[in-house]
Amino acid sequence: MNNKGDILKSWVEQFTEAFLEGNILNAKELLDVYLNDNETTTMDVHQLLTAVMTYIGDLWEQNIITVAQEHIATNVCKYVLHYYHLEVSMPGSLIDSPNKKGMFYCIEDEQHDIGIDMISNIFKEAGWTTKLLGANMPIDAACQLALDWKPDIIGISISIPYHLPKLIKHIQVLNELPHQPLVIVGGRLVYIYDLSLYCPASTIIVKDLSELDKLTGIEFIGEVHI
Ligand code: B12
Repeated sequence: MNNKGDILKSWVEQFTEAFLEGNILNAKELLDVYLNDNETTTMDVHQLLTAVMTYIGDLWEQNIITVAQEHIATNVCKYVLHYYHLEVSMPGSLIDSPNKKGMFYCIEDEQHDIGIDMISNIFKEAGWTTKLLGANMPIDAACQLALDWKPDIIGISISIPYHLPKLIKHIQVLNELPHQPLVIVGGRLVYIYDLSLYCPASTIIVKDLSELDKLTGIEFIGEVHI
């Protein structure tokens, strides 16, 4: 083991094994060991877990693991993530509250909600008040909450290419809100397509977690390893 890439690969493999095994306690203990053995930032943890899930997707695509195993791994990942957020990263501990609000969701039919869960919690760590609406959010309901609660930022996640028309609709409707929140978009699709072609200039497309520094108002990034 002689460089950071090899070390990261080894952690990805260990977490993959633990996630596929389906044992939440073992996976939680592995995270404790990882946090103990490494000087990590919150971004390191999120990037590691993202890499693990991407790797699990690759294994599924290559028929090395089954759909059932992928579902088991997803559930363990969610437990580990929530353990990290609730018991390790301590929401709001990094800075005094900036008195800002953010709501975060995936558009209709989009089930990939691990990423938006991470983003909501990164904002929470930065002291923001957040509402995480999760997967499959209907546009009317999202809009009603935005009208009532008036978040400063609305974060939307999209992974699947055929959901793009719905994303465009969401952005159009959110841009008509009277209090003019900042709309930010992220997720697997932003790595595949240039979504700026479909969004008004006021929409921020987030391709890199390091961009969250500017948006949350604090510096999260230590060294980005992935
Ligand atoms: C887990 C998983 C599932 C789970 C999702 C469970 C859940 N609750 O999330 C389940 C089993 C439900 C699922 C279902 C499906 N899946 Co799936 N899934 C995955 C897998 C393995 C991992 C996704 C993941 O969690 N990644 C980790 C997260 C953290 O990454 P992320 O979402 O990109 O988020 C990061 C950034 O993008 C960013 N981010 C995300 N959102 C936002 C938002 C904002 C505002 C910001 C700033 C940043 C940001 O933050 C995160 C931090 O790193 C991927 C493999 C892959 N390569 O991604 C396939 C994958 C995405 N799935 C795929 C497919 C095909 C499907 C299904 C169609 C399968 C089927 N036939 O039913 C369905 C579709 C369901 C639907 N309608 O949405 C394909 C998509 C292919 C494509 N055409 O693009 C993939 C790529 C698998 C593959 N290799 O083929 N899936």
